[in-house]
Amino acid sequence: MYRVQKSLALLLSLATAIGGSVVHDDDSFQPDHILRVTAQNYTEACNTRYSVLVNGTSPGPELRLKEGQVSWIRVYNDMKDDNTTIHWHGLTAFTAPFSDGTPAASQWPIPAGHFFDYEVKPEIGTAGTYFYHSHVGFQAVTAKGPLIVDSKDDPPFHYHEERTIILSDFFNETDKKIIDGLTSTNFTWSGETGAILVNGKSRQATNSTGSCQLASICIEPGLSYRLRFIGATALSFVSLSIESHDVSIIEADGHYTKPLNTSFLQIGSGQRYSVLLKAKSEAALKKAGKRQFYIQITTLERPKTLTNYAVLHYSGGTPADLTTVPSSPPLPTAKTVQGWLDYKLESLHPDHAFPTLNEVTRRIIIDVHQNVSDHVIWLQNGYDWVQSFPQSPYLVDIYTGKLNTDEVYQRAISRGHGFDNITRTFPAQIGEVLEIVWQNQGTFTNGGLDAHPFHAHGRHFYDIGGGDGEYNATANEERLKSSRPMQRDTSMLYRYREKTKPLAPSGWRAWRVRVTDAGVWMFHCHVLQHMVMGMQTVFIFGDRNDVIAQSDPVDAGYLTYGGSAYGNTTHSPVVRHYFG
Ligand SMILES: *[C@@H]1O[C@H](CO)[C@@H](O)[C@H](O)[C@H]1NC(C)=O
Ligand SMILES: *[C@@H]1O[C@H](CO)[C@@H](O)[C@H](O)[C@H]1NC(C)=O
Ligand SMILES: *[C@@H]1O[C@H](CO)[C@@H](O)[C@H](O)[C@H]1NC(C)=O
Ligand SMILES: *[C@@H]1O[C@H](CO)[C@@H](O)[C@H](O)[C@H]1NC(C)=O
Ligand SMILES: *[C@@H]1O[C@H](CO)[C@@H](O)[C@H](O)[C@H]1NC(C)=O
Ligand SMILES: *[C@@H]1O[C@H](CO)[C@@H](O)[C@H](O)[C@H]1NC(C)=O
Ligand SMILES: *[C@@H]1O[C@H](CO)[C@@H](O)[C@H](O)[C@H]1NC(C)=O
Ligand SMILES: *[C@@H]1O[C@H](CO)[C@@H](O)[C@H](O)[C@H]1NC(C)=O
Ligand SMILES: *[C@@H]1O[C@H](CO)[C@@H](O)[C@H](O)[C@H]1NC(C)=O
Ligand SMILES: *[C@@H]1O[C@H](CO)[C@@H](O)[C@H](O)[C@H]1NC(C)=O
Ligand SMILES: *[C@@H]1O[C@H](CO)[C@@H](O)[C@H](O)[C@H]1NC(C)=O
Ligand SMILES: [Cu+2]
Repeated sequence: MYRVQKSLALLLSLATAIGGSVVHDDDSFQPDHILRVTAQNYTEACNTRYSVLVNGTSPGPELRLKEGQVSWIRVYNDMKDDNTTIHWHGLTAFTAPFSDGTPAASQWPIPAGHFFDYEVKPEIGTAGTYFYHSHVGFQAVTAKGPLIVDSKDDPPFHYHEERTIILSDFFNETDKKIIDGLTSTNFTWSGETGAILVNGKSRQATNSTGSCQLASICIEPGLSYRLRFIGATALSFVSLSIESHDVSIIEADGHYTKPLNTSFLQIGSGQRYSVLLKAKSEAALKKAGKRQFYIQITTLERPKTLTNYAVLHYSGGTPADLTTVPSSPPLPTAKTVQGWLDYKLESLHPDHAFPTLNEVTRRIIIDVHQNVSDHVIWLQNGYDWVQSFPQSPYLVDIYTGKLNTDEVYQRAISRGHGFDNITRTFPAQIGEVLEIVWQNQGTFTNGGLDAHPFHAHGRHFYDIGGGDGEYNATANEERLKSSRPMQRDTSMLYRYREKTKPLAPSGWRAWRVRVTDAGVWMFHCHVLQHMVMGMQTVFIFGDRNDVIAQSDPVDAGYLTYGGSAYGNTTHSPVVRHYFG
């Protein structure tokens, strides 16, 4: 009797906890934020190109969310003939079903002329620096903007003010031309980045007459600042330093760290860091004889090094000079520091959830290399993944029953790699603890190697380090004894040389992940070119029951392309308010 009542009560509580409420987001519904995506000719770095933009600019406006609070973000696709989605980079596990913003994985893309209401709820303890960006094609080269999660309470570090510094790349060809070239049998590279943009601005040494300017970060003498750096580049892995200013790292990918002093940052696409900067006093500025200091940004691991600048300017004196580009770098040219911060950076507060080796239930090795057959592709365990591979989004297929998660899991386990080569997914059960190793290998043709910033959607992983050669779990466990791995959502698979033998293991990056959040989560290299060329994979966390446990009849509107969960000028969307 007691048992029956208890299970009934449990069922009832589950029903209210998971369903959320069905709401018609009509005229009376006020989203907390609105983003409008357009495609238009847009000028940056003295060049005009046809670009996908958020709210008419690149970067788009800064979004500020509060930890623990539900926010509704309405995204309008105002383009004429292209799909879009917006992904909340770093926030992913904390969004409602269908709100992760990945086409072909978690949702149907938003058709032209339609809009979609995203529901996000940053968990308590995740205040920090993020960004949002399109996840369709090459759109994220321009369609993105900063996303800051503010603390409910005072942040654990004192500073007077903060500044956001978002880095992006300029490519002069259109998204379409770049994608066509990368996926063509007549492979054509996108070209190298034409400029590193800082808050959308850049000026090259060759622009002696152009009107484009260097970005200026304006500060006041004597104050302390939190600088939030966002690596929103398409391709570039950069080293960044500020003339005559050292900084102290206090946050990485949304997690506060023990302060770590440094004279430079190394930022890959998808990574974020906050640093504290103590501004010089008036007296120190007088002594230095200037109020303007260059921020020097150098690309790493590319055939040709590009060095670009922005300006850190102290208010109160002459206006900043934003048109003089140094003819030679004021700071030494940066070189890659392999394994920068690995085994060193620590969470500010001890993180007791770090999974030990004993807790690991499965180790998944993902071999990555480039292959050239009729065209050039990047493979994970022998398979590429591109947006056009699935016929419908996996999450939708799980809801409709078209995708049988049990079969996928059986196949993946029996093949040995943990990888199901039919759906091209890595399935995992809730409660598993995965050790995931990205193993770099020489290209199939000539043994060439690249550096890759690997990013995971879903709950953040514990970064357990990286190194040269082939992963050795025993040796790494030794190294972990004297370090406390941090949670990250993007970390760098380095290359330790330009070339090795074809398919020879050469460099690895390892993560531990607790499988907690049912859903479909992309794990991929964050270099947009590499994504287009197949360097993406999909993890399915939980089985159909776990996913369906979050279901509700209203979800029908989410299950077809342009379904009723997607609004347009004549139709207000039928939306489930997941968090109630
Ligand atoms: C984006 O633009 C729309 C109007 O075009 C405006 O309502 C909205 O507030 C803007 N969003 C942000 C985050 O500034
Ligand atoms: C963008 O500029 C190109 C080249 O000048 C031009 O051909 C095209 O019509 C423009 N597109 C729009 C939408 O204005
Ligand atoms: C938009 O997405 C739908 C559904 O995935 C797809 O069928 C269509 O081809 C896409 N349109 C474009 C222009 O890519
Ligand atoms: C882009 O830059 C390359 C190299 O400078 C040049 O050859 C090409 O014509 C440019 N393309 C456009 C569309 O400006
Ligand atoms: C391959 O592409 C290049 C430009 O990327 C072009 O010059 C060349 O004509 C193309 N070759 C073929 C066979 O289409
Ligand atoms: C500015 O420099 C870039 C890169 O060198 C070049 O492509 C562009 O044409 C220049 N623009 C002007 C107006 O000088
Ligand atoms: C880090 O830098 C701060 C500010 O310059 C300084 O007060 C502190 O002593 C430094 N810490 C270490 C460990 O060097
Ligand atoms: C890799 O390249 C080889 C040689 O061109 C080709 O035989 C093989 O099919 C390719 N594999 C994939 C998955 O494309
Ligand atoms: C999947 O892998 C098995 C071997 O493990 C192979 O026999 C089969 O052809 C592969 N299927 C696909 C679709 O690649
Ligand atoms: C892995 O590392 C351990 C400890 O450093 C070492 O004893 C062992 O030989 C290594 N294994 C391989 C295959 O290199
Ligand atoms: C707007 O959405 C409704 C409901 O999904 C659909 O019937 C209608 O055709 C759509 N209108 C346009 C212009 O797409
Ligand atoms: Cu890559």
